[in-house]
Parts: sequence; C-alpha cells; structure tokens
Amino acid sequence: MFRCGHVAIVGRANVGKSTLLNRLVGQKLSITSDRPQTTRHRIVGVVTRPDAQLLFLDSPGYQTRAGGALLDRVLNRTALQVAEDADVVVMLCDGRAWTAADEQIARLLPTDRPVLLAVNKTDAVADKGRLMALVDRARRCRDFAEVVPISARTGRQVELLLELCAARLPPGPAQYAADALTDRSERFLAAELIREKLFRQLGDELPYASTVEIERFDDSPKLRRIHAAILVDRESQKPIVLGAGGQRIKRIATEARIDLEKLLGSKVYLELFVKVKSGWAGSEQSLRAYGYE
Ligand SMILES: Nc1nc2c(ncn2[C@@H]2O[C@H](COP(=O)(O)OP(=O)(O)OP(=O)(O)O)[C@@H](O)[C@H]2O)c(=O)[nH]1
Ligand SMILES: [Mg+2]
Repeated sequence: MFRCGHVAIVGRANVGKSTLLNRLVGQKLSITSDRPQTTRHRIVGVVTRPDAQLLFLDSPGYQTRAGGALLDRVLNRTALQVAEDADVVVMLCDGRAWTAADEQIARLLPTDRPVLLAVNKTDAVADKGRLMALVDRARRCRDFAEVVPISARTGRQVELLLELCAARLPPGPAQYAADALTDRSERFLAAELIREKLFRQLGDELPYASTVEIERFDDSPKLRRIHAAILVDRESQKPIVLGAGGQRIKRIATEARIDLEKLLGSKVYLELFVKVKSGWAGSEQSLRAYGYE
C-alpha cells in the first residue's frame, strides 16, 4: 500500500528545523543560520520512497517574544498553521535545553493527529542522562506518539524518524513526480539563498526588516541570469549591506552564486543591488506582496 501526505516540522527558532528538512531531502532547499527566525516562508521538501511519498513542511520558528513587530506575528501564524495543514507533525527541540517556549508549542499543537518529538543536536550533548531528563520533562507536557533523539547535522537516526512518519501517513497516490524536490520555484530558492548569505554575513548588524526581491530571472539550460535587490527599510542601512567599497555585497553575491550553481546544476550570473523601500514590512498587504502568508 502506497502512502502520501504532509509532515510539518515545527518548533521554536533555531532548533534546526531547516537543517533537518535539508537532511531528509538530501539537498539544500531551506536556508539555515545560527540566527533565530532565519526561515520566513513555508517550503515543501519532497521525499519519494518505493512505498511512500513524504511532503515535509518547513516553517518559521515559533517565538514567544512579547509585543513583536507585525512580521513576527505573521511568522508565528504560519508556524502554527503549518501543523494544522499536515497529516503528521514533527515537533523539533534542542537536546541541550527544554524551555518554556517548547512547553508552550507542545501544548498548542493539534491533538487530533500524531505528533512526534524529535530531540535534535544530540551530537552536542555529551551527558546522556541529561537527555533522558529532558525527554521526561517533554513527555509530561503531552503524549507524543514517538520520541526520537536525532542529529540533523550528522544524520543520526534521521532515517528512523522518516520511517516513523511514513508509517503514519494516509494511504494514497503520490502528489508530486518521483524526482520532484520541492513545491517552490527556482526564483524563490534563489531569493532565499541570497537572504541566507545576507543573514550569515551581517550577523547582528543585519537590519531585521530586510528581504530579497528577484527583479529578473532568465533561464536557459546552461545559464541562469539573475538580477536581485536586497530591500532595506532605511537609507542608513544601505551602507551596512554594501560594506566598505562594496566588498560585503560582492561577497554575498559570490557565495550565493556558488550555492545556486550547485542547486540548479547550471552556470549562474548574479547581479545584486541594495534598495531602500520604507515600510515594506509595515502592513499585512505589503507583506503579502512579498510572499508572506
Ligand atoms: N550541533 C548541531 N547543530 C545543529 C544541528 N542541527 C542544526 N544545527 C545548527 O543550529 C542552527 C540553526 O539551524 P536552522 O536549521 O537554521 O534552525 P531553524 O529551526 O530552521 O531556525 P529558524 O528558521 O530560525 O526557526 C544552525 O547553526 C545549524 O547549523 C545538529 O543536529 N547539531
Ligand atoms: Mg529554519
């Protein structure tokens, strides 16, 4: 019997949701960084096996910071909605600490479908006794269908997690072609990879309200020609992204191009600009125009 369905990956910011999605699919589809709230959009990663097709849904990290900006609230909405839209939910936590935010998420997740707990970053936990104590605490919050210690970084027990999810999917035909990887366009993936480099290179200086917009995307089989703009909210943020003598934006473009060539399997010509667009994150309507749900 063939099974097919959605598996939502949810959890607080920075626990490794996107790293796990990439590990499951075997491709870098979803961007990652050590900054919280790296992921801003839901993305499907498709895994096809002889007996099942799993549609993994990565989502923004749920965060409990009070009085957040509109963008925070929109991201939180997506973070929980994704669990409502899935057949199976994987809640991911960091094996080094179970926090009040984890507790809150565990209680907010739906009760009418299987929720598995994956305890991630076990490669960074030396004391297995502490891991057991964390699992005990988590189990007191809710009745998880399974608890699986994993490492998205090394791949430890990720295959087991995948099998446990597949077994819980409803019977049904595949929804994507057997060689499909994602529901997202190359255009979207390109914008995201550029945003990853921006996040990684700017660290704490990064203006929170920044995003990437693809202005031109010409694809021929051998060469993708991409023009993209990094949008910032204020004129004063422009030099931060440019760097002295434009060095920083040049580095961002080079790193993004290398990753894009790997992902798309073609040569990429990438031209990157910075643009000031005041208030782009200021209204629901404007956020929707930039692809936020
Ligand atoms: N040691 C260790 N680090 C990990 C593991 N998985 C992820 N990380 C690191 O944790 C950080 C956050 O990873 P992400 O995959 O971006 O986390 P996320 O949950 O998607 O974060 P948001 O999208 O911001 O909610 C990155 O620096 C990863 O390299 C793991 O298994 N072990
Ligand atoms: Mg993420």
